Amino acid sequence: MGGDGPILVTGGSGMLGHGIRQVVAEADRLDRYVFVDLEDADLCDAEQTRALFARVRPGGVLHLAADVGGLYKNMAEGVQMLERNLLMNMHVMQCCHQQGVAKLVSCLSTCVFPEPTLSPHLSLPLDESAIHLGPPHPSNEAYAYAKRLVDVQSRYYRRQYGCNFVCLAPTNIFGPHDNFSPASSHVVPALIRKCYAAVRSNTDFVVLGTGSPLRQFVFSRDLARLFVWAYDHYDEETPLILAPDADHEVSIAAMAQMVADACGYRRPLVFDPSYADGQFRRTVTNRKLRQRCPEFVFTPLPTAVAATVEWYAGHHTEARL
Ligand code: NAP
Ligand code: GFB
Repeated sequence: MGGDGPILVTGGSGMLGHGIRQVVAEADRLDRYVFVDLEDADLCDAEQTRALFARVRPGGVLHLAADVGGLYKNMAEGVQMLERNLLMNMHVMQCCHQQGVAKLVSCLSTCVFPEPTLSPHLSLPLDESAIHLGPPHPSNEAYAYAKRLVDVQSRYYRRQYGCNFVCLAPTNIFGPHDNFSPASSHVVPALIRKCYAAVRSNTDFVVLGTGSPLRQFVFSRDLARLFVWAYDHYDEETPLILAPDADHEVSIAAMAQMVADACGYRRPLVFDPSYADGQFRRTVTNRKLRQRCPEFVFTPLPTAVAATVEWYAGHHTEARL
C-alpha cells in the first residue's frame, strides 16, 4: 500500500493531536488525515490495533498516543506508564511494518535523556547522541525507558526491514486541549488551573516544590507545525530534539509568574516545598533542528502562556480535569 492511504494520527484527541489538527486544517489538508483516540481502538490491545490499521489502511502514521503525565503521575504510576506505552508502541510499529506504511513518526521526550547528576561525564546542553548514555531521572524512569525503546525499536525496523520510522523528542509541551487534571497533568496546565481558580476565589496560588527547577517549554501549536514539517522532511535514523534554544530555559517559579501575569493574579506566589521538585534540569540543544529547519520561529513564552490561559478561560468547563 505504501504512501497512498491517509496519515493516521494516534492520540488525536490529545493536546498535540489537536494542535496538528489545527495546523493541517489551516493548510486545507485535513482530508489527508485520520485522527483516532482510545474510543477508536485501545492500542494496548494487539487485535484492536490490527483492526484499526485494517480499517484505515494508512499510508503514514503520526504516533502520538501515550500514557503520559506530569511528575507526580510518573512517581505514582510507573508500572502502568511502562507497560501501557511499551504495548502501544510495540503494536503500532508491528502494524506499520506489516502493512507497509511509508512513514512512521513516533514521540520520545526530553525527560528520557540521562539525568546530569548521575552522568557527570555528560555536559549540558545534551544532544541526540546522549539519549542512552546514562540513567534517566528516577522520578520518571519507567516512562523514560518505555520511550527510549521507541528509539531502539524504530532503529531496528529501519536497519532490518528498511522501514522509514523516525523519532522526534519534544521538550515539555503546553497549550490548548492540554490535560488539566490535578492527578496527572504537567506543570503548566496545573499552574493555569490553580491560578485561574485562585483569582476567582481570592485565595493563594500555590506552586508545588521550590520553583527552582529549570525547563525548556514548547507551545503545542509550534510543536504541531514542527511535526507536520518533520513528517514531510525528516527521514533520519537518529532522533530529532524539538525544543526552543537552550538559553530559553526558565525556572518553574518564572513560569508560575508568567501564568500569574496572564491570569491577573496580583499577590505573591506561595511555594509548597513539601512536594517533590523532580529533575532539576535537563537542558538540551536544538542545534540539529536549527540546521535542518533554520527558519523556524518559536512563539515567545509569555505570548504562548497568555494564549493557553485564554483558551482555558473559554473552555475550562469541558477541559480534561
Ligand atoms: P495527551 O494530551 O495526554 O493525549 C494522549 C492521547 O493518547 C489521547 O488522544 C489519548 O486518547 C491517547 N491514548 C492514551 N492511551 C491510549 C490507548 N491505550 N490507546 C489509544 N489511544 C490512547 O498527550 P500529549 O501531551 O498530546 O502527548 C502527545 C505525545 O507527546 C505523547 O507521545 C507524549 O509521550 C509526547 N510528549 C508529551 C510531552 C508533554 O509535555 N505533554 C512532552 C514530551 C513528549 P483518549 O483522549 O481517548 O484517552
Ligand atoms: O511537567 P512536570 O509535572 O514534570 O513538572 P517534569 C514538574 C515540576 O513542576 C516540578 C513543579 O519541579 C514540580 O515541583 N510544579 C509546581 C508542579 N507546581 C506543580 C503542579 O501543580 N503540578 C505539577 N505536575 N508540577 C515530565 C515527565 O517531567 O516531563 C513527563 O514526568 C514528561 O513524563 C514531561 O516527559 C516532558 O517536567 O518534571
